[in-house]
Amino acid sequence: MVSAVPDFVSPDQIRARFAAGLSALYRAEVPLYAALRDIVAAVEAEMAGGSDGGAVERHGAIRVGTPDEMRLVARLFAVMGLHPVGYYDLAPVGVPVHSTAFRPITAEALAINPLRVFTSLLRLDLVEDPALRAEAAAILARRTIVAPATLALVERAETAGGLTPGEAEAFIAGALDVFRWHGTARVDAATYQRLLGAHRLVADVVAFGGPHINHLTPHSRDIDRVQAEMAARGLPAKATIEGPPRRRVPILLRQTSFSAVAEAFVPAGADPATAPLRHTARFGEVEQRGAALTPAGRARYDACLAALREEGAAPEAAFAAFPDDFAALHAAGLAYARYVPTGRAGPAASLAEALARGLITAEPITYEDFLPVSAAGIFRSNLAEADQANATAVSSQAELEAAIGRPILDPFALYQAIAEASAAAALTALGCGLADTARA
Ligand code: OOG
Ligand code: NI
Repeated sequence: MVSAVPDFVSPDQIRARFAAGLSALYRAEVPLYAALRDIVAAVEAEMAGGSDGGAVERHGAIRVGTPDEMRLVARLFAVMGLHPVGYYDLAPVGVPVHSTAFRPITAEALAINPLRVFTSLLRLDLVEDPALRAEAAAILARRTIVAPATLALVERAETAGGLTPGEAEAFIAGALDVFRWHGTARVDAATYQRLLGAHRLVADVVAFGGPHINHLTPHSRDIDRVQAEMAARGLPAKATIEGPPRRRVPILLRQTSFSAVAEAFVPAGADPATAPLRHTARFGEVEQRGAALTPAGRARYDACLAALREEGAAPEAAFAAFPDDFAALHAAGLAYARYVPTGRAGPAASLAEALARGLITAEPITYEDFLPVSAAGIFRSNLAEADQANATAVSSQAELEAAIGRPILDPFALYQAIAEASAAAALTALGCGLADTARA
């Protein structure tokens, strides 16, 4: 019998190939990023056990201009198995965007390819000058960021339930096109300067043909060494690593980056023979991920960070209240855990008892999301000091969800579900599900 189900390429495979294409594209567009990749690879190769796959990017970032563009990229990302997780409001720190991360949501999908895309929607309502706001909106309304042939493939994936190998190949090429750099602006030099005057982010989003990939970020197991190596090789590294200080048990996310490069572009209507203008927005970043924290852990983390920033305490002192031992973090309810059977058998009336008897161990769950404070630091280190938007706007997850066309998933709920599923599986593997044990 001939199967009625067509031979579709899995979304995870589409994402893996898209990620490889994006990496090649960005290395070609931003040579300094290729240098950063070399440093990360060298540090990884020198570490015990050799490279852990630092060759694969863990995230990238884009910025879109309108709710319709947000909806379009959300549909494009869905074809490659990326779903909106987490709401990040950057307005309170003076960046006129709100954001989500499109990311894989299962351990299996993350293992095949972990690429996430931090996606920000410009908030033109935060541009103070009404004339400029209207002008920017009109400019954005006239651009098409996804070519019709690519959009047709998105629709095909949505209606047919997937893409055949040939369709997937065309889709990946079309998707890469959406995120490439446009060396020619859609606005003239005077308009570019006016947009820049409102906020550098406004110029970055509005002046060009599409949401160019803004940075890519490989992973390193030793971000401090990458940071030192960047300085040694003369890369313009940002002064500090964002996130928690170096610890025995890494938590959440540590990040560093090199400053944005000045890229040549030709304004609309300009003679290409005259000297081009330069746009400074795109950079390269490195991340090191640690354990996902519970809401209680996150609150403790935020308090430590506040102490660090407001009281000027040394990082180690500010984080002294945070246990640096996974068993202690877990026992205090600060970190999520994946529960793994140790292979030892025995009775246990509860998960706690199984843990206490050494029948099950608790392992950290890697944090797969972003940190608003770090994101603000990353944005800011690539903006001029004077770039400050109106910080009084109200945050609106509902507005961003309306643009995306579906609810944004709660990261805490995803970690909790992983923890619970692993607990149930571990207890079952032990041959003493809680109900059985209760009866015994
Ligand atoms: C996104 C900045 C946020 C991160 O790693 O926190 C980010 C942007 O610059 O568009 O990528
Ligand atoms: Ni980033």
